[in-house]
Amino acid sequence: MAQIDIVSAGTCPFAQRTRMVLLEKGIDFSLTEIDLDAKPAWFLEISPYAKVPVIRHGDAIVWESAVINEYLEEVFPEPALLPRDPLRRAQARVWIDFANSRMVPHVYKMMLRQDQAGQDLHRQRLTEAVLAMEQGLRDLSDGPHWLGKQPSLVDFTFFPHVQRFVALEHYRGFAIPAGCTRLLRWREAMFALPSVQATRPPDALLIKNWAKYANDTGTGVTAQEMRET
Ligand SMILES: N[C@@H](CCC(=O)N[C@@H](CS)C(=O)NCC(=O)O)C(=O)O
Repeated sequence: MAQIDIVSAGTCPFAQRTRMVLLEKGIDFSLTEIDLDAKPAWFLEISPYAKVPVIRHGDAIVWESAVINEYLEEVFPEPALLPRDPLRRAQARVWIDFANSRMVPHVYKMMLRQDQAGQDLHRQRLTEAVLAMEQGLRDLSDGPHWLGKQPSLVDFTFFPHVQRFVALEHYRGFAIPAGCTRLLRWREAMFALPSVQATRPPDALLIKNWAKYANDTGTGVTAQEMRET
């Protein structure tokens, strides 16, 4: 039996974060896929927010991708995906928080909003986030990754959502500004990683799966929460 079981669903970007970390650390894991439109009872018992990913590690159950990734970092410390220096570690956590609180919500909201004013508001907020990411990369490392030559939890937190810009471009005409050269170089470096290649859904599938956000027909918890906040 594998050491860790990760419960995931299709092209979930949050589960992709954790799947990449499991691969980077060479952890023996199994993947259990569920249908988010027909969540099994056993899943609802172990997932308090009714979301994937969730991991099962022996009797331990952990949810929320950023928390899971830190758990994996502590239990399987090698190769390290967070810096040892406390200040660098804090900076890494600031950017992980930035991804979750200041970038990702605008990706969903720009898609879900059907009115022009709403789309423009979140386009503006996401553009500000992307420009801050460009500056963060320039300030923190010579590249190609967020904290230097090796990828870290910061990179694996941002990447799946940046990859889903392909759907934003398709449905809303949003793309990373050409002047964000560091961010574009970072994205290329990420695409080259084996853990990304192994978990990367095809662009056409991402575009298909994001139609429910683009036409606001998603009935899941994520769509509901993103509409309400
Ligand atoms: N903050 C959560 C977000 C997870 C999330 O939103 N997962 C989506 C799939 S990508 C989900 O399971 N949604 C449940 C639903 O829509 O019913 C994390 O980082 O793990």
